[in-house]
Amino acid sequence: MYFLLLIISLLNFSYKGNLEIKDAWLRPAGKGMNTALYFKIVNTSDRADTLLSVSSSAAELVQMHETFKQGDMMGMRQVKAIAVDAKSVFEFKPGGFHIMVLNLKKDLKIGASAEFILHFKYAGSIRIKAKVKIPEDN
Ligand SMILES: [Cu+2]
Repeated sequence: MYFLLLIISLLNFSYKGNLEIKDAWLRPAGKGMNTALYFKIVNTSDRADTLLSVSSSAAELVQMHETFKQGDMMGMRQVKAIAVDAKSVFEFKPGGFHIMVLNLKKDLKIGASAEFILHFKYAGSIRIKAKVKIPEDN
């Protein structure tokens, strides 16, 4: 039984190495305000995974959102999960999918950073550090 658990945990560990989180950043915002987090999930493996949720001690609530267009109106809505295909890159970016960070517990000024934990179905929890900055094309 112990042996089996060991094998499972080793497999789980090696798989985790195949998911890479890159270019994590978020917009500056003050305490009590909302902001958005963006990053890329690079999956170099042959196995698909699913991002189930994101959490952080920096905010009251963290949700996964998508942006949609209805006529001339832009809106956003919560999504339950993000599918990451095998050998693919999933990108959270302005105007598309983003992580909504609601009711910040402290000021996030440019140059500071905040920690988030991404919860994947197979890869488990991945801790990331996101830099506070203004988007380059602004
Ligand atoms: Cu949103």
